[in-house]
Amino acid sequence: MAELTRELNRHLYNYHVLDAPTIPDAEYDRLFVELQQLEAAHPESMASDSPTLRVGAAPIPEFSQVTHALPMLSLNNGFSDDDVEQFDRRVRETLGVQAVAYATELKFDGLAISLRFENGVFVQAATRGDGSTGEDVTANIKTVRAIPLRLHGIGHQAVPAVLEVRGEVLMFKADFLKMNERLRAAGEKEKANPRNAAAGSLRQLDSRITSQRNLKFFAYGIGVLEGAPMPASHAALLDWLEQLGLPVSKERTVVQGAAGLLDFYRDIGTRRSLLPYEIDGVVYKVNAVEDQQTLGFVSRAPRFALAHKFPAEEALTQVVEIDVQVGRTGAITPVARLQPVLVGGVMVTNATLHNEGEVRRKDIRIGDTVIVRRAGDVIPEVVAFVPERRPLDAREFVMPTSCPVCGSAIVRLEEEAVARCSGGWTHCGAQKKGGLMHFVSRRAIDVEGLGDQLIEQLVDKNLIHTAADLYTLDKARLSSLDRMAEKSAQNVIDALEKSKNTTFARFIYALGIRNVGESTAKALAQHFGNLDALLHAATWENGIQLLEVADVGPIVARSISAFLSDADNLALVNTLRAQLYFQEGSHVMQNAGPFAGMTFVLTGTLPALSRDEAGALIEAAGGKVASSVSKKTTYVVAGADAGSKLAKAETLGLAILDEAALLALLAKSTTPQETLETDTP
Ligand code: 5U1
Repeated sequence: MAELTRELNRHLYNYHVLDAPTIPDAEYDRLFVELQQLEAAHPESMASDSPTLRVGAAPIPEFSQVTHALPMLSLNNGFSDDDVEQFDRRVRETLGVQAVAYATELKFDGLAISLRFENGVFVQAATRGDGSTGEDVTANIKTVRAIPLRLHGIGHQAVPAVLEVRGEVLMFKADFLKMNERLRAAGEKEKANPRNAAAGSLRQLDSRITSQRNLKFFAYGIGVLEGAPMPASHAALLDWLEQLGLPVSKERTVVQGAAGLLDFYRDIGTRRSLLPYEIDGVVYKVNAVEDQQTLGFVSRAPRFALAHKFPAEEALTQVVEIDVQVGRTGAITPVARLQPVLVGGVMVTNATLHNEGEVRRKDIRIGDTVIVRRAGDVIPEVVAFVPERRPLDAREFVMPTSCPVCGSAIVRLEEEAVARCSGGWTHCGAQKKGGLMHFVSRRAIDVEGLGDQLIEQLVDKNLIHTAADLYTLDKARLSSLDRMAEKSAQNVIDALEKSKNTTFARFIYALGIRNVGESTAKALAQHFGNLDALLHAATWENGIQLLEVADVGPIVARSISAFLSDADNLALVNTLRAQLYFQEGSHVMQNAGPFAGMTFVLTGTLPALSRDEAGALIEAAGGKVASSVSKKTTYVVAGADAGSKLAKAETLGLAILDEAALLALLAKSTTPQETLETDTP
């Protein structure tokens, strides 16, 4: 078995990494079946790097989260020769040298991933996520045959105790075309580009599907390294990774100065279309690791590296119509409906015109032939019209005065470029749907399986109006929707239930307050710690306290203040806070601890603790403190002079604690297991 494992792994490496197959496929398959049979008879002797693990494993219910030991950084972007020269100048000035050697690489258009090897054995793979926390895709990555399950030994050199390899998972162009052919034949929706195809393949809960997708990988850096010396240069690091059996692109060099960087950029630019995979630029890194350390980082990107992006791809097509779209904050965006056209391999039928001013400035008219541009993941945009192709009957765009969805007036504030529907989410279906789609999205409250089409149906059928209504949905109502079997309905209910455990930062972000993105939401959560403090700051003196938060300027403060002062929004926030469990003390916490899932109501005067102190103890143990008593209340903690809340608790037959009983419960719940066991018969 060990011999077969070694031999098959060698063939996999020759085929997938070196691109130089050494045996016919049929012979490989024969050896593979032989190993499978031996493993079935002697499972205890199966190797941790057996190639039979590459076929995938049984589906998992969800991806768990992985906190990166070292954050996964992003790169600063440059777009012009000037940007590159400036980058080189800054590097030289900081290092105080005349000339710098750079390692140059490709900027792969795939998904960043971190692979962890312990004592040479692959143990975990995680997606980039937000850079600090990603998803555990270990089972899926095992199916990527180009990634070794065990690092190769190099002579007498020690294998590192821990090595985190950073790189990009991607799908080659040929495999992407084959995959779309299959999807087309099956009548399913095709993937827009290889990057989306790779992302979709990697995020399969059933890794057997990933196994069929022939994903590839290129390493370009490392995270944690223990038990082996760090090579002195980036080029040496890549050579080392290659020797360890990892795929590293051959398209890499070391060059001198800005001139060398620009030569590399131009060389790759001319050969870009000939590469078997997509790239969106090249990457430059200061070669000497010591210099990299001197240069350090700004925000989440290293000062020693630059991604030099290729220009966006463009194509000519005709504007058939100009409509407007209503966004979740009511923003009205003119959208050009286009004669379908391929831009950089993606079929484009709509392109944004951003706002009315932009349509006038660019003088885009219906009937015009226009240049359409697409850059990476960005929504395609109309760059300009072609004057000599303007037909005599080209029509000017007229901004509607009322919202095409709800009929409310469209207004444009003087200081804003964007016109907005004045209906708000309570009146305008488009805003309602947009807000709900944002609320359930992965980076917000994260309700898996509740997609856009489902939200559309739920709103159109008047089954929900607010995010809070989502948590009142039952299986019967969900099953009444189109294409919703009972099992899928149950999955949605389960996902909703799971989403209740969230963080304060996610909650703020999920509200969809204009100008409040993820990082502002995190900053607010960290600064205020709990919802009451945030609400107080937002509604006191026009939100002046909000300006104390890093990153919050007057515009953002005004958005937050306006949102949280609105009666409908406030009612929604208060309903949601009663439905969700988020520990408010910090922005990173999950709801955990012995009191997780329990709701407490405090009433009356406790002998020793203030209400705030008691509340903090409960929340620190993962419990939730609510202001009113209901059937959902787990415990009412009553002190002297408790009034109507205590009476209601007694009527409902709820458990009532005094301060001593609360403290006893806390002590019991947080006592280590061994001590508890001695108490248990
Ligand atoms: N080739 C290459 N791509 N890429 C992407 N190198 C590289 N380095 C990166 C990223 C995000 O980050 C470094 C900070 C390791």
